[in-house]
Amino acid sequence: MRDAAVDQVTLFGFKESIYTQVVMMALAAKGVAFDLKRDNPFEGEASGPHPFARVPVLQHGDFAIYETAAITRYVDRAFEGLSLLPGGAAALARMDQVIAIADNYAYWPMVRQAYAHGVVRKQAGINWDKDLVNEGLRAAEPVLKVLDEMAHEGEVLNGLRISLADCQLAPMVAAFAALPKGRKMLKRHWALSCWLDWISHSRAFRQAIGEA
Ligand SMILES: N[C@@H](CCC(=O)N[C@@H](CS)C(=O)NCC(=O)O)C(=O)O
Repeated sequence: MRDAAVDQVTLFGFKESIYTQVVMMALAAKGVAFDLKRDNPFEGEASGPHPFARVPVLQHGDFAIYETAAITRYVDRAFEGLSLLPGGAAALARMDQVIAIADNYAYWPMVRQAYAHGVVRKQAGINWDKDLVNEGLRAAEPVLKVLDEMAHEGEVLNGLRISLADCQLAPMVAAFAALPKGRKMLKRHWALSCWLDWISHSRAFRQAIGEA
C-alpha cells in the first residue's frame, strides 16, 4: 500500500470544477493531504496530464490515474482511515448505481446546462443560453426523482455514513441547487433535499467545497 506520508499526492484540476470537487471530497473524507495543481481545460490549451484534456487527474508518487470514479475508488483503497464503501452487496450495488447515474444522467443537464449557463456564465456576464438552462432543468426532473427514491430507500445517500456515492453526487446536486429554480425543484424531493442538507454540512464537503 502506498503511504500518503511518503508519496506525494497531487491533484490536477481546479476548485470550481465539479469533478475535481468530487475527488477533493473523497480525499477530505479520508484525511489525505494533497497539492492542487491548477489545470483548467476550459482556459485554452490543455496543459495537464489528461489524455482527453479533462480534469481531474490524481498523481500519487509515480502512479497517475484519471476518471473520477476510478480515482475515488483508488483513494478509498490506497489510504488508511474511514472506509468510503457501505456494507453489504445491495448497498455497494446502489453506490455503483448512484455513481453511474451521476455521470451519465445528472452531470450534463444539472451541471453543464442548468448550472454552467444559469449561474456561472450568467453571473460572469458571458453569453448564457436560457434554452439550455430550461433544457437542463427539464432533463434533471427524472434524475432527481430516482435519486430521491434511493435516498428514501436509504442503502446510500442516507445521512448516516459518507460513501463514494455521496462524494460523486454532492458537488453536482449542490451546483444545481445554486440555481433558484433548481433549488425549488430539489425541495419537491424531500429525501434528497434532506440528504443535501446533511452532506453539505459534512466536514468532507465543507473542506472540499466550502459552504453550499
Ligand atoms: N469522465 C471524466 C469527466 C471529467 C470532466 O468532464 N471534467 C470536466 C471538468 S468538471 C472537464 O474537464 N471538462 C473539460 C471539457 O469538457 O472540455 C471523469 O469522470 O473524470
